[in-house]
Amino acid sequence: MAAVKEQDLRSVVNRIVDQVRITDVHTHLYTAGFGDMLLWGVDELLTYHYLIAETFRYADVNYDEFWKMSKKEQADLIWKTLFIDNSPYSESCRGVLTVLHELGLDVSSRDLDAYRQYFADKTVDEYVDIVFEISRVKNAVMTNDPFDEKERAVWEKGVKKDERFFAALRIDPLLINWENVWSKIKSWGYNVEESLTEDTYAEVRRFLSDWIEKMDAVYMAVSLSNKFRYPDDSVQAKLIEHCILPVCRDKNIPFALMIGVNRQINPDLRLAGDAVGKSDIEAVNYLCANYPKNKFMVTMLSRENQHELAVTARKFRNLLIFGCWWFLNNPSIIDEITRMRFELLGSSIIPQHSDARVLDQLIYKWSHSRKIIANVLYDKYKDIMDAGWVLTEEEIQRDVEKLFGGAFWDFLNKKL
Ligand code: HDL
Ligand code: ZN
Repeated sequence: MAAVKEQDLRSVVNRIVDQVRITDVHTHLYTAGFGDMLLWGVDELLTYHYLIAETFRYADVNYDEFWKMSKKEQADLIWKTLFIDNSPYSESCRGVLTVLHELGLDVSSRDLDAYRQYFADKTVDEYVDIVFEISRVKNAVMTNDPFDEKERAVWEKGVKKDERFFAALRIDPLLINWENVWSKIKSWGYNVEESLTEDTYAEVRRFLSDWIEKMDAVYMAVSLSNKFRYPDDSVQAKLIEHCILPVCRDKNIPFALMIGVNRQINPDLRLAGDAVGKSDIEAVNYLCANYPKNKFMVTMLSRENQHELAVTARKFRNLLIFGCWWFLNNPSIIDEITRMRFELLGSSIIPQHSDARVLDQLIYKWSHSRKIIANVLYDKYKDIMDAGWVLTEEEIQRDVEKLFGGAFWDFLNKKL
């Protein structure tokens, strides 16, 4: 391939980033086989917990009244409050508009019932195809929690595979609620007891291994508070040392730590009630340094942790950092973090994940992030071209495929 001319660079980068088929390494989506656990459609978009939190800042409604409403009534209130009575330029509101626009609906009509009719006319299978087609997402990794009664029942019954979806074993209850879940694990046939004996460790490892097999999980994940410390003499740290890390090594899958949630500072908001706190990078440093045979995927929730996390990634090849998570998934911060990461780590990162909870969100979360990442990548290529570097379109294609999935799959296949 010929060298890319400077005057063509921006259009070449934009086209390649726009067209690349993405592996979305962290979502809360499910295959259609999970039934109503897969959320989709405009009422689910409007009642996404991000918009609920924003609605309470304006609406004259108390928490109990709101939670007693039907999904449609909640969506009507959110639509009126955030889209009609106020302009919808917050990122979560803008996202709804991007979805409707990219579906080809008339956003200027503001006709919510007309939008509802579009979804009413679709089956879930049709709509999954539409969203994957428009978003150009190739694969989505789910968040699969064996402690969730509804989800476990689906796995136990057997669920039809959809090649576009992969599973991730999510173990928050094990690590943050051991005193209440050990008896559940026992009831499922694992001979554990509350005290952390060697036998209990062995049975927890068997439980984890069984679920990794059952789900064919590509990684094991946990969301941890901003107060997470490691090493530590807590139950959480002991379960990580004696169960999580050995099983991940044995299965050669990454342990994904999502660190920084300041849980439920406003419980009345339910799922929307979590906030953020600066976390201790020393925990990440220690894990990467002391478990060189383990692979760690890490994302941190606090903007203040991003630079030190990127520096730590420079030190450890068994660490792959990912995404602009949750409260960082906003254009100004995605730009800032991505620029800093490219400058410190080049292509050896996963710049973004969607965290989509509603299927339709794949459309907007990726449409928005593609544009930002393409713009940063253009600037970085321009800088090296100004220094005389000659770049081919093939090389840009190679770099972009790495950023939007290749680095993830290479990391999964890496044997340390
Ligand atoms: O723990 C997580 O995976 C977070 O992403 C939470 O699910 C959070 O509620 C969320 O949806 N963030 O986008
Ligand atoms: Zn998530």
